[in-house]
This record gives sequence, C-alpha cells and structure tokens, in this order.
Amino acid sequence: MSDTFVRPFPALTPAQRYHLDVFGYVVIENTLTTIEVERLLDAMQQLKADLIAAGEGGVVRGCRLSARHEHHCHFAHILEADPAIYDYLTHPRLVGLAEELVGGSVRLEESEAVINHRPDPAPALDAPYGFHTGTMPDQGTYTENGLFHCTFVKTLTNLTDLGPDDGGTVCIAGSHKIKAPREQIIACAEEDRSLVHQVIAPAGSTLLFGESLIHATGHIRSDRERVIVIGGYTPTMFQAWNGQEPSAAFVEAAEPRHRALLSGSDRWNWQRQHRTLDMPVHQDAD
Ligand SMILES: O=C(O)CCC(=O)C(=O)O
Repeated sequence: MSDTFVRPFPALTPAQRYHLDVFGYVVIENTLTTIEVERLLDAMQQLKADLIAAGEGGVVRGCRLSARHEHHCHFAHILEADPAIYDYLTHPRLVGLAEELVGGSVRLEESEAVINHRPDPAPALDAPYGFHTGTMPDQGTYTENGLFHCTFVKTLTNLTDLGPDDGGTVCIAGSHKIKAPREQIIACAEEDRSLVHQVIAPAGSTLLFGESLIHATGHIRSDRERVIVIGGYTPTMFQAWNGQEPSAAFVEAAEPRHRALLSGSDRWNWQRQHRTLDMPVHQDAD
C-alpha cells in the first residue's frame, strides 16, 4: 500500500468536464465495483438497523439519523460507522473527481446517506421537489481556465439501480451558474419540466456536482428501495458541516495518508490545481 494519497488529475474526460460545466453535474457510471457496492450496501443496512434499535436521537458509531421517517432515513456523519464507508469516502478516484471541481486539494466536509422507498400515498407526477442548494453562484463558485469550479462539492453514489421511477436525484440543469433568485429558477423548471434532469444509472455510479446547483431527492414510484452514500468536500481551509467534524480518536486511528483529508489539517496550505478543457483524463481514472 502506498504511503502517499495518490489521486488522478484530471479525473474527468474533456467531454465529462464539458457536461459538468454546461449542466452543473455529471454522472459517471460504475465508479464502484459490484463487490464494493455490495459491501457498502451491507454496511448501510446494518447501520440503519443499529440506529433504529438505538431509538430516537440515538448515535451509532458516530452516526445519527437527521431524518427518520418510515419511508425516508437520512444519515449524518457515516464516516466512522464502517470500514466500507471509510473506503468510499477516501476512494482515490472519487476524491480526484471532487478535487477537479473544487480546483485543488480537498478535505472531507461531511458524509451522509439516504435510504428511502415510495411513500404512501405515492407522489403525483407533478408533485413539487424539495429543491435546495448548499452554496450560491459567485459566493461559492469561480472560473479558472474558462471552467466552472465550486468550493462545496458532492460525490453521490447510488448503491441500488436507478431507473426513471426509482427516485434518482433531480436537479435544475444549468442552475449552478445562474445568479437569479432560487424561487424564480424553480418556477421556470416547474413550467418547463425538461429543465429538470434526473439521475438514471446502474448501481455503483457517481453523481458529481457543486452545491450551487439546485437539486433535490427524486420521487420514487416503483417498489424499489433506494440507497445512496454521499461525500461532501471543500478546499482544505474550509470547515466541516455542523456536527460533522470527525472525532480526534478516529482521525488518529486512520491511515496517515488520509488524515489531512478527513481532518482538514492542511488548512491554508491549499494546493490549487486547475485543468484546461483539452487535458486528457488521467489514464488510471477511467
Ligand atoms: O436524496 C438525494 O438524492 C439528494 C441528496 C441531497 O440533496 C444532497 O446531498 O444535498
């Protein structure tokens, strides 16, 4: 095993990068192997069972349920809960994807997961989405080499297959750059639903996006349960999300090459790195 944490750069092909710039997101299919997906699924189902058993407000291996409904569980701070999750959040290619969009070295800002299924009654076809953002154009975004960058980035990986009725993440294409009031952009997308794009991808695929993109959980209409795991990344000098700072004991026990990623200990020693559109993908990245 290498002592250094080697990540691909650039992690996207020029076409993937162009897609990301135009729409605010890109889906990369099969970033995880079937074995990695199964291991993560087992970890998430075990974590869910343990948190349900722990009861309201329970904390299990550092993780808590920030939403706890019969049809929708949202998990906050999954990092410390299972080695499979640690491996996901430190996956070199996925961290490389986040770094490409941030435009330099990153720290883990948060780790989350969602397990959900169709509510009863099922949502109507035109039911509104819970659209939101984590940052906004200009405040959390910038341009370098003519390409879009964001200081708050997510890698969201589905562990279950996502067809059109399986509730894949939805977003308003191109909203990552539009500095107009969010409600006005959402009104446009409600009028013209072709502006709403949805993740449809086989299990083990990763949605990469910057949090200035207006996005939401999709509506599930099928019988299939959806399981997703999410890493949030920021430049090294930024803070973790509230309540998402890893414990000192966990960082101490982590592999030395991952400690700065997990703890943000590089702080202002941020390593900028910006591609040009024509740079070929790092050959091990695809
Ligand atoms: O459940 C989803 O697909 C959306 C997750 C989300 O909104 C987020 O990670 O910010």
